Amino acid sequence: MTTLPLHFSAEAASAKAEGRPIVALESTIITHGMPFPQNLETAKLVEAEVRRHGAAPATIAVLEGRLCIGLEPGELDALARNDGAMKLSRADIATCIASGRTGATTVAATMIAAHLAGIAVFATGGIGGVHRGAEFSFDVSADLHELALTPVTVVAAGAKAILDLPKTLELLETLGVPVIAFGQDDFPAFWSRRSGLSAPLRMDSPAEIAAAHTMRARLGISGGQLVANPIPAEHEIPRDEITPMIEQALADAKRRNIHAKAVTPFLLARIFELSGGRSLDANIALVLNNARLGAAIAGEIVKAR
Ligand code: PSU
Ligand code: MN
Repeated sequence: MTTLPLHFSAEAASAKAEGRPIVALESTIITHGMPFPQNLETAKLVEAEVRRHGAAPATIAVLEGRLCIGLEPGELDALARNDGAMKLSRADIATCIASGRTGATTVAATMIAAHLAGIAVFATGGIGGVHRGAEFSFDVSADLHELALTPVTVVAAGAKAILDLPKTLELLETLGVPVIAFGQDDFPAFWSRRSGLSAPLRMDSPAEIAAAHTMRARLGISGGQLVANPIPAEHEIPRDEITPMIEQALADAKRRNIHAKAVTPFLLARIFELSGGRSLDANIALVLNNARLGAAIAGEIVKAR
C-alpha cells in the first residue's frame, strides 16, 4: 500500500480503498488481558459489533514480523491461542517487527500502528495509567505519553481502579490530552460507571467528539483524545464491591514482587479469579459498548470529510 511495512487484512484494505470508517482494535487485551477461550470469543464479538455499527474493524498485531492492520479469522484464532506473544508498546514494536517475532499491541502501540494506517479511531477496554505507589515505583503506562503524541481518538471505559485515578487524570492534563466523559460528568472507572472524580470534559454525541478530533488536527495540535465511556449500568460492578478485590490483587502483586509489563496482566487475572469471573463479564460488556461508540465516532469523522 505504501513503503510502510503494513499488512492490511482484506476487510481493512477494502474499507480504506472505499473511504469507509474503520475502527482499530488492540490485541494485548486478547493475549494478556483475558483468558482463552473468552479472549477469542470477545475479539470476534467486538469485530462483529463494529461491523454492525457501520465500520470495518482492524485488530492490530505483529505476526512473525508483519505489522498487521486487521487480522484474517485464522490469524485472530492463532493469536488468541499463542501464549508466547510479546506485549508491545512504543519501546518494542520496532524491534519485534525487525526481528520477525510475534507480539500483541497495547494501547500505545495500537495508536502508533493505527495512525500509520490512516485510522483515526481506536476502541478498547481500559487504558494504562499511573499505578498506585508510582511515587516509589515510577510505574506510569506509556499509554499516557502516547495519547500526547499520536493523533488517534481512543474510546475506553476510563481507567481501571487498580490504578491511581487522580494521578492519572493529573498527568493527562499535564500532557495536554483531552479527557472526555461520554454522556456524564464523572470519569468512569472501568468496571464501575463512576470514579467519584469529575472528568475535565464532557460530550454527549459522537458528532461532537468527531468535530473535536478534526479541530485538533486543523490546529496542528499533536496527540489524541481519550473518550471515557461508562460501562452500561446493567453490567457494572459497583465500586464498593470491586474495591476489596482490587486491594487483595494489589497486595498479592506486591507480595509476589510483580514488576513492569507483568503488573497489569497479573492484576487483571487475579481480579478475574477473586470475582469468580464477574470482572470478565463486565470487561466484555464494556469493550462491546466502546466498539459501538467508536464505530459511531469513526462514521462521523468520515461524514465530515
Ligand atoms: N486494560 C484492560 N485490559 C488490558 C489492558 C488494559 O482492561 O488488557 C492492556 C492494554 O493493552 C494497555 C496495557 O495498553 O494493558 C497497559 O499496560 P501497562 O500498564 O503495562 O502499560
Ligand atoms: Mn507499567
